[in-house]
Amino acid sequence: MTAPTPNAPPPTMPAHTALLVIDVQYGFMPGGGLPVADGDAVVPVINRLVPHFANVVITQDWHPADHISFAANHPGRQPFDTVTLPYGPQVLWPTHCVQGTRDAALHDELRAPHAQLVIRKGFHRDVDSYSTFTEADRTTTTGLAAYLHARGITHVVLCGLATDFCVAWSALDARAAGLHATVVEDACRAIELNGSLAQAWADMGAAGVVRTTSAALLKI
Ligand code: VGL
Ligand code: ZN
Repeated sequence: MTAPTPNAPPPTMPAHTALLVIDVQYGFMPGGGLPVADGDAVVPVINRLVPHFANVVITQDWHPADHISFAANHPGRQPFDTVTLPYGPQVLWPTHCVQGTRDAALHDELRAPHAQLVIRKGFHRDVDSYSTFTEADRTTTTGLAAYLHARGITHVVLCGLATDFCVAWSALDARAAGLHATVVEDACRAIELNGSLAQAWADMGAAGVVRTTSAALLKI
């Protein structure tokens, strides 16, 4: 028998807390389908956070090639135009995170081996989903709130991409689901479209989302 590997240090975050690692995928990295400036800078920060959490959930944006959020599927439209869909306004994005492609894969350097759940969103052709809780029709659930509730998790700490879209919408929906929510600012990067970042922080503040840094969270 080989010697057991040394145990990782025990997590320092309370057991009723989960780290939500949002969309750390090649599609949102420089060179990806919907690149976020400096997106890869979140990876080492998230890797420092992960060992402190007993509960880790990873999300993946996971679109079919004919997804309604892609400008390429709206003849005559350009990326970053806004159109009106049955559920409301929708930004049209460059094609990104198509199911099964490298663009949709998690960053190879993300280290979260004990993550318990990888939840995918945006897979319904006719509905986008920035939030990892509720899709853009504001009705269809991903099941994440029920999962967290069943596991006794009452507080989510969010990090990843992008601050002003999937992180913000997920944090707001966490609050709507009755969870405490904290966003780790330096473990996120933003798309920034027409003031979307300032708006996201204002909305999150109003909803009681706590804004922190990795240093403050880890008391380093
Ligand atoms: C995202 C736009 C479209 C995100 C995903 O992860 O923030 N943004 N799809
Ligand atoms: Zn998307």
